[in-house]
Order: sequence, then structure tokens, then C-alpha cells
Amino acid sequence: MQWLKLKFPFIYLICTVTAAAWANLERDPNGYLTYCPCMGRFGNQADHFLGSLAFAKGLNRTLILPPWVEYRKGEMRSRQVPFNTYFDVEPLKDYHRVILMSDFMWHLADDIWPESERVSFCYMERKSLQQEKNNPDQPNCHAKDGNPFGPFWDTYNIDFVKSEFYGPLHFDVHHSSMATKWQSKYPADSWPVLAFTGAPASFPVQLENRELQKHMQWSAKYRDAARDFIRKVLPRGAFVGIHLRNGIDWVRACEHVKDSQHLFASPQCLGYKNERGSLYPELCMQTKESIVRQLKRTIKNVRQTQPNNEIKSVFVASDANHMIGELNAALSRMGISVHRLPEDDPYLDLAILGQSNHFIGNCISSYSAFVKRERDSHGFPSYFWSFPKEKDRQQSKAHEEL
Ligand code: GFB
Repeated sequence: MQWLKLKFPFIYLICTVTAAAWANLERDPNGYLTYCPCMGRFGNQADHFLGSLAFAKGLNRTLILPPWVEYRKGEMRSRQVPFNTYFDVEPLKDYHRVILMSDFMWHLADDIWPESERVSFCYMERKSLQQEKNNPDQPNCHAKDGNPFGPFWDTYNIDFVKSEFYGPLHFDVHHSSMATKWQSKYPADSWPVLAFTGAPASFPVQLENRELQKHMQWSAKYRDAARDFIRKVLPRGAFVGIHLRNGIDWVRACEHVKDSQHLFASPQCLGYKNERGSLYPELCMQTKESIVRQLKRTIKNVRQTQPNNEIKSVFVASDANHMIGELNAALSRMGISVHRLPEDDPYLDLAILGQSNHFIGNCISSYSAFVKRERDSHGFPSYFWSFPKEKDRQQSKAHEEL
């Protein structure tokens, strides 16, 4: 619509005002908050989203729902996929005020956030990769420097005229008077939109924000696709959903286990203060033998404890090796078939895993963590590969038998 704005500014103004009225969009006097989900892929972005939602509520500002940032093989620029492609907007409103970024930019931005007043927020100066852009007298957030930063804001034709460094303020609105500090430093009447260079949230998701997952509900397209796959492809009966994270990036990431207390989503099984143990390599990467062993054990346990809802199949989601051959060979004698999606679809994989009767995920992976949180919100059971440690499990079994 940029051409309309340039050629016929008056008509453009009438159009946006009328459209805003039709869409029933009114200005929020408490202000808005927007950010680029510029770190990591879906699992990371989802963790950040929950924190940003809690932060927006803490500050009592409407959260502008960013699109999801995706990376396709061979493409230099990220793709921005509207938030509501995957998740419904309405259930989020049970928790706090939100608006789609396209709605905000199209209907409200001209009035609330004119081009001459677009300021980017970062904790402290972010140096540009292009040396000539770095001016010691004018430190800058360089909010559009690099991928996905540039493509993200470009999607909505946003350029920034200034930078604002918000340090030492931070985003934990649960444990201090941080929200009041933000409000007094950046009141909504003089700062109607806080636009962050990255998500105003921690990774992994803060413990207090995990439960916000219940407001992230799959869009009808994904709900229906998951239901159809379960009904039409899987045999009748219960199924176990498993997540096998085993691509080359993961093999490399797992090397960090040896020098870390936490890695990515590991607090989901070890606890945020390692109260349920320390990291160990098998938690990150499992052998094929241990995967088969644990899967068989889980199926046998369910057969004993829930004889009326016997497991009939396994659904495998993976970024690389689905182990379909190995798993079929190992499980066919138990009368269990093994399935995967015919085409790679990370979102449909997630939606199906969320619906499985039992789920085994990777404790370190934030992709698995999304499934675990969703299942927790429904009271569905979940387990992790190689957790607890096999040695600890044998000890506690021996203890139970005594
Ligand atoms: O989601 P994500 O941050 O999870 O990144 P982790 C992993 C991406 O790999 C997903 C794909 O967003 C998907 O695109 N992927 C992973 C899958 N598992 C599956 C699957 O079962 N099915 C399909 N279709 N796709 C960590 C990051 O990834 O990986 C770290 O948190 C770092 O930032 C590390 O990049 C190497 O937490 O698993």
C-alpha cells in the first residue's frame, strides 16, 4: 500500500481510518510493544514469545504479535510467516491484549507510530558488522543489520530513526518492581511503541511463564491436519509420539554438554537450579539401542497399567533420521507400526506430538519443550530420552522392589 500512501496520501488516510474502524481497532492508550524474534528457530522463538507476552502484560502494553521467522535452505533472507498461520489469536486475549503486526502496521501505525518517531530499543550499543557504520559519537542498535534483522522489519517497511539503550533495565517482571521502572522511564504517552531489536525475554523460558503455553492454540488448519493424520493414517488405538533430534547441528550442539550445567531447554527435566541432576551426554544424544529399549519399555508399561488403551503405533518426528526401518524391525513383533509424515513439516509434527497418548522428547531441545508444555497444559503424560539416567533408574527400581 506504499504506492497509495505516496500518490494519494489523503485517500490512504481515509482508507486506514475506515479500515481501523471496521476492524474495530482502537488505540491502546497504554502503549504497545513489538520485537523481532531474531534468535533461533521455532523452539527458541516460542520460548521467547511466552516471555514477551508476560513482559507486555507486566508493562500493561498491547503486544504486537510478530510473524514467525523461518529459514529455508538456499535462501539468503529469512521468511516472515504471520503469527496466525500457526496459532489462533483469540485465546491469547484471555491472558492479555494482543494485535497482529500486520493489523497494527496497516490500521494504527501511521497515527500512533509515525515514521519519524520509530526508535529501536536495545540493552546497549550493538556494533554493525560493517565497520563504516560504527560511529563512536553516535552509538546505535543497528536494528536492521544482518539476517533476519533487516528482512524482519522490511516486511512491514519499518525503518528506525534513532536508538534507545534501555540497560540496566531487564525483563523479569515476576521478581521485582521492574515493570514500574519501565513504566516510569518509558511512559506510554511519550513512548507509545517500544520496539525491541530482539525478544524482551529470556531463553529458555522463565519458569513462571511456562504455563502461558495454554494460550497458544493451534490454528484450525493445523488442528484439522493433525486430527486427519491421526484418524486416517495411524491405526485405531493409542499411539506414542517421539521426537528424535539427531541432525548434524544437534551433534555439534551436544558437544557443549561436557562444559555446561544447562544447555538450551535442559531445565525442563533437570530443573532450573539443577535440582533434578546435572547434564550428561545421553540426555542430548542417545544411541539407537537405548531409544529402542526405552520405547519398548514404555509400551510394555502402558500395556500393564492401561490394558484398555493399548498402544498400536508410534509416530516419529525428526529433523534428520526418523529410524523408521530400525523401529519397525524392533516393534513389529509387538504388533506396533511406525509412522512419519510423508513430507517434512515441523509444525504439523509438533501438532501431532501434542495429541499423542504418550510422548518421549529430548530434554535439551526447545522443540521438544514446546510439545511438553502443550501436553502439560492438557494433563497429558510426557517423558524424556535417557531421563532419569539409566543407572539412577535401576537403583530406584531396586529400591522399589525391596
Ligand atoms: O526449534 P529449535 O530452536 O529447537 O530448532 P532446538 C530446531 C529446528 O529444527 C526446528 C527443526 O525449529 C525445526 O525446524 N526440527 C527439529 C524438526 N526437530 C524436528 C522434527 O521433529 N521435525 C521437523 N520437521 N523439524 C537448538 C536451538 O534447536 O538447536 C539452538 O535451540 C541451536 O538455538 C541448536 O540452534 C543447534 O532447541 O532443538
